[in-house]
Amino acid sequence: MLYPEMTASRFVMSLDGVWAFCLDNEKGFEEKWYEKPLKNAMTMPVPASYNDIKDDIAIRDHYGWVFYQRTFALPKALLEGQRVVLRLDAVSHYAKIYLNGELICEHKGGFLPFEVEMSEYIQDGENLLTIAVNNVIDYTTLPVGGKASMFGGMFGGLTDAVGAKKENHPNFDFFNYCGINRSVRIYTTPKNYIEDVTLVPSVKGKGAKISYEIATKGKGDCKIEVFDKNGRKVASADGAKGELTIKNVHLWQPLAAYLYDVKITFGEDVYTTRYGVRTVEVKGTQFLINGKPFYFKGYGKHEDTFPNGRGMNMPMNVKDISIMKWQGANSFRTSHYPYSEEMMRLCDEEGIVVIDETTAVGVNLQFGGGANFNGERIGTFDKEHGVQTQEHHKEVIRDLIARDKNHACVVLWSIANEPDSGSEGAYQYFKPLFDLARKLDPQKRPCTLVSVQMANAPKVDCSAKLSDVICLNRYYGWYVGGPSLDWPMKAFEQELEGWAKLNKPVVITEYGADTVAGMHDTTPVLYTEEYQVDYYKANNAVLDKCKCVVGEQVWNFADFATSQGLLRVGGNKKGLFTRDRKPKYVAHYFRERWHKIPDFNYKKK
Ligand code: BDP
Repeated sequence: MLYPEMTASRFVMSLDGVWAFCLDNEKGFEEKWYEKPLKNAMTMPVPASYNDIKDDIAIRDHYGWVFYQRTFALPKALLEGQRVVLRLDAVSHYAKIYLNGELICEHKGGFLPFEVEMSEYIQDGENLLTIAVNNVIDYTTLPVGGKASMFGGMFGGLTDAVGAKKENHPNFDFFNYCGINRSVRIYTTPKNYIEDVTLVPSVKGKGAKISYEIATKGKGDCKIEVFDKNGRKVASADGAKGELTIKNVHLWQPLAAYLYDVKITFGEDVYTTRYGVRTVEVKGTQFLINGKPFYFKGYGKHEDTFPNGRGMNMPMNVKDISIMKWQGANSFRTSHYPYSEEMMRLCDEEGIVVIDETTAVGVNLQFGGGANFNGERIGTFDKEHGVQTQEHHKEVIRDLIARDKNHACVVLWSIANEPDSGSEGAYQYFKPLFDLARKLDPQKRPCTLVSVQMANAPKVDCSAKLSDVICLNRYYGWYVGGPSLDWPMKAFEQELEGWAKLNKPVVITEYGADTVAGMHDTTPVLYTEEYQVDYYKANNAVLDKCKCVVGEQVWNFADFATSQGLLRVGGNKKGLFTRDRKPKYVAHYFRERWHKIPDFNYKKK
């Protein structure tokens, strides 16, 4: 799906701003609130999660539907002979869009864009746009919600029995921030228009070829041109499909990005996009970018700030990348959902390498209690009682790849985070999803599944068979063994020896220890900043010894909000930085370490 760009033929209008907002009282649809101005509405910013904006627990912990509303008018001259499209970048988790009282679109899934052509519904003068948003998560949604929360209430069955008010029980460790989390825009195109473009690079010697395919609607001739940074045309071709040749290519490199401007013309329609040329390949235990063995240094992150919640926060995105560079990092994973398109574009610009993850988190009813804390032992992939997410999971993979396929920054697809990948039915659930991703990605990037810590892992985890890169979340010295760091490191080493036998690259995608900023001691006890440093030093010594480990991504970049629960005092505190991006003691340790580790050839053969 194309990002809405303003060009010589396309106009983009933002509907971001302050909207009218109401919580549903279970009468909203019956009383057709979408037909007229909302009564007793409050103000609500878009984009943002609604949870932390008002100082009211009823809003923070709301379960179910909310209504957003605003009016807009469009200049007539703009509409003549044009398609008019409403585009929503992310509405979490389910959206119903009404224009002038009529339902024009519905969408499931809170982290990917969708759009609807609305030319035929638009009126002269004012138009009333209502967006109803539902935040309920269950066994059919991604992320997965359960009957009891992961670190919170353990009494799902009991609350049902006494008829308690309905609430969400996330089967994942981050706050269920909801609302219109990303921008809402209207854009126009000519009636005959460019629908999509796919660009696949290959590099030979000094030159590069980009095979391209332009999808169009209607009639017209296609042309594609590539311009370098100085505006010089370096390649061009005619036709909807073909190959572009760049003689002396400037490669997109980690931390040394180079982007070309690609201009597509189809009849009257013009679309431009920025594009980086680079290659990605897995060879034995190496992860090659542009043919050289790359070492991932970075983080698992979250889109999580105050008071935006999961709402787009561009200043913080730019700040985060500045901090990454300060620290000597080169990469992050979009744990545990696709991040905003603006962030992906920024990573292209800044040369940050991205592991791009779907919304599949919590596909695990057996681990850490999760949805099974209330005593049931439901198999995650039990056909009848387990998760029913596979169809939606396919949709998410399809839409994620459609959105992000051309990004140079994306080097690896993560199909899921910590699913029950060692349990019965896991292989049968995941095999078709890996097949789908491999079929759909025109660049054929490697795929992975981020593995949860389990006994006998390399033998029982279906990731061993399915993943091109083994990604491990490991908490030796925290959930496993801490505060002792001695035997857990031996166990870690032993486990890695098992994975090494597969002859695949291994990236540690999570390791970390909860640390309260400002808590210090002369002896490294749990939760102190001293323990966090010792924890990482011990773990890193293990990683440095193991040749097949080609990356370390800490958990987490910054402290973040979670559901309330007995293990979470004011959220998850595993950040190297506080939630407002102040460094903990450990941030300086990593700064020193990472500036010494080269991006390429860290572990020579
Ligand atoms: C892992 C999850 C991550 C959690 C982390 C933790 O992938 O979402 O936040 O553990 O416990 O299991 O901090």
